[in-house]
Amino acid sequence: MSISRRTVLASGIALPLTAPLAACDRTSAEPIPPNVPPLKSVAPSPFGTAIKALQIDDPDWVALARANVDQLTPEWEMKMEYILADGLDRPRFDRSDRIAAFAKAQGMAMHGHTLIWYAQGKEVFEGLSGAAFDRAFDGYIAAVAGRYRGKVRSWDVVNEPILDDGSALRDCHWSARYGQDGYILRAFEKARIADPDAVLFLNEYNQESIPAKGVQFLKLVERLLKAGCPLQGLGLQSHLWIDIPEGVIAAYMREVAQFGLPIHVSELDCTLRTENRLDLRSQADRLALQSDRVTELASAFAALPERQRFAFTVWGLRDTDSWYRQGQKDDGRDKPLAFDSFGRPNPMAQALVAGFRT
Ligand code: 9MR
Repeated sequence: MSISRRTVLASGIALPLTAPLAACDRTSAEPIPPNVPPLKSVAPSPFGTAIKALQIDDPDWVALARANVDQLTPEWEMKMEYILADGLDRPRFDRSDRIAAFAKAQGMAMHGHTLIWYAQGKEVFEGLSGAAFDRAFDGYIAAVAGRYRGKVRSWDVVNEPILDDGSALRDCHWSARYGQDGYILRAFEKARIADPDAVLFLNEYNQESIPAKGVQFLKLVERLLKAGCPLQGLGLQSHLWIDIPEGVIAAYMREVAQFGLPIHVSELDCTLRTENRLDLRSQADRLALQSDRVTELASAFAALPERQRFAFTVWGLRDTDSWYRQGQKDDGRDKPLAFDSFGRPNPMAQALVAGFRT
């Protein structure tokens, strides 16, 4: 798959272009999986999902979550875009507090996402002079990670530092002040102070699917560890697509595991869309390819030593919960998640079970 032909969507993640898919939610041509066991009962680690605060008010979502997951990652309401929407002096914690309270009430663990991200905070920070910038940067991490100390088991301290083609680290408002490695080091140091108990992760997408990006990630981790960074876990987002060549994901998992650090499959979904506008493959063919890649990922994760299996998180439960199915991005047809819009298992659910059991 050629990286240059990919579309970069508003979130910053590189995605394949949209090609026509066959029909809507579930068609007669689609395989219907048999009942699958609760995913948390077969996963070889905590099994998580992304959550938006409003989903707490949706009894169907809550029932599906209670049955299948034992960990939650706030999908966007624990990010700067929400917390600092009213400015640095008026942080908003209402929604992340609500999610944390829900997690506690349900006996679920929580993963914090995310403290420092190239895609966020620019407007708030760009007017600040040097010392004020430092105070705001350090203060943000202290306030957010400090508030959830004892409530989260882990944090994505830095999100997505590497360019899509893997050629280098990104330049951003954080690196402009502290350097490309420097802002990452500083963020981890501040997070360590704010929450000495949380496991601190570096989180990145396409490292498991695009070899050049994987290499850049491995080099970065090596440099950070050599520099004494309190980096303790590696987050493989795993936003997959159906044309990732067979074996690439499993090979990368074996490679990245060599650091001996805990691994979090942190944002799994697998779009059926492809970049080829003339792609005439059927929905059933696409779902079969999706199952292959998801089984490969789940199986590679299950093969890790137990101490390295930190958690396995899907980026939403039902297809209609997915960021692929929101607003202008929604083609009404994609099935990137493990359950359909009615909460019935998709082939992906079966693929996860098969992978976890190998
Ligand atoms: O799924 C998330 C979407 O609801 C948000 O609008 C968006 C911006 O905050 O972020 C999406 O989640 C991203 C995650 O935080 C980082 N990796 C890529 C995810 C999909 O874009």
